[in-house]
Amino acid sequence: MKKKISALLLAVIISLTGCSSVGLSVDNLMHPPKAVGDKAEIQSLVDTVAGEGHTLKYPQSGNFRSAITMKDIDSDSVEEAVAFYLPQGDIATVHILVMDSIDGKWQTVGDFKSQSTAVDSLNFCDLDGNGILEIATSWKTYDASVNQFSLYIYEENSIREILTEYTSTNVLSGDFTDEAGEELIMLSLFSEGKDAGAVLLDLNENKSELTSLGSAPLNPDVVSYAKLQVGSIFEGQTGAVIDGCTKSGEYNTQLLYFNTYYSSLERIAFTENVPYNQALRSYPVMSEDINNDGIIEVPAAFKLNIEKDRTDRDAAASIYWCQQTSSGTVLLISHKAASFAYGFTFDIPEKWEGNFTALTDYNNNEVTFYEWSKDKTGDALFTVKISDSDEALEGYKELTKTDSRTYSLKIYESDSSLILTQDEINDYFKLM
Ligand SMILES: [Ca+2]
Ligand SMILES: [Ca+2]
Ligand SMILES: [Ca+2]
Ligand SMILES: [Ca+2]
Repeated sequence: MKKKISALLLAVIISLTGCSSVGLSVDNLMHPPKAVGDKAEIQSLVDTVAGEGHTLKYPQSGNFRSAITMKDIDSDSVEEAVAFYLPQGDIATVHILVMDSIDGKWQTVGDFKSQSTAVDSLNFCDLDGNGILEIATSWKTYDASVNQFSLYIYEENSIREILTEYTSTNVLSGDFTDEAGEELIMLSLFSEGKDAGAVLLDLNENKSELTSLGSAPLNPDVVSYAKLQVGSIFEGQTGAVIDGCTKSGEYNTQLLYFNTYYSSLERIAFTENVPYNQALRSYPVMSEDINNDGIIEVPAAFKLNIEKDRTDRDAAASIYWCQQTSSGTVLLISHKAASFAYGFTFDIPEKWEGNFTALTDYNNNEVTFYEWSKDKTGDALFTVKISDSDEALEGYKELTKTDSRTYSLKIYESDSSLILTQDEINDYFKLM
């Protein structure tokens, strides 16, 4: 039994070490959809346009990973089709092919040749706010963290191409200015010949080119993006939340938003030397809306206290979930202890602040919460034991269960003021 858990634990630890990044290639997992009805007609149109010996190409990152993507671009409740193909030939480059069903017949509305042999990502955004989506495409270059960007605008049954000089590692879209349609934020990792940075782009008034509304430097230590989000970063402010992974395998968070007063792209980097304002962390915990108030919180995670020379136990983690405010200060939303090894968190009650720790015993699959005072563990308060048996172990009470694990609880006899009831522990305990 112990062995099985250890294997499980090992798998967890392996998957947690090192950075996983967004945008890994899944080319070999993808197959075109089976052709039925419209799909058969689209497939046959692609075959005709792309010619003999062509190959379909799949965007390697982002939300749209099919060679042929169906999307209602012009908001008439009927989907259009966007395909990527590589024609046969020695110096062939990938084409983007846009098709629409006009008068009941699938037709080409645009076919453009890129300068690339691979597609990084496909996206749809409404930059001019006219209800018709623009097609945003990132093309791979020889440098893995640099993609070339082009935009395609659908107008009166044809597509117009806007080529740009802009390159990026990832592109995000959203209404960052709180008016007049969406904008794009281009994020670039540090690479040879390019500094880490972000630029906010908008389509100009006569829809002929992308213009910059502002730029900001980003942390050059970030080597991959672990999680990218667009959402509310404080009351009334949309921004980009960038969880990054550093070369040394740590995680950090940067926020980007457009400051309308100064007309500038601002970055918040959480690098103050205080717990609530220090997002650099060794744990793979990413920003999220932890309290469901619509605003994304940023985690600051640390190891809990343990005696300096102690090696038979490992301290669990402490996570401060923080929210940015419009005044520039940081608000503590919640404080949790967390066991990444066993996949649970525990809300820290106020009376525990500064007085507790939680230590993991990997041999016995236990996490025990203790009083902590004068740099030492004091009374044991309770133990959470994780087993693969179907019910709580003898002397323990069941806390919760998953398909493969049972979390059992033992509360110790103690005079400590930190002692909690089983109901309180049940309330504070949550699976990740
Ligand atoms: Ca349509
Ligand atoms: Ca539009
Ligand atoms: Ca806008
Ligand atoms: Ca929130």
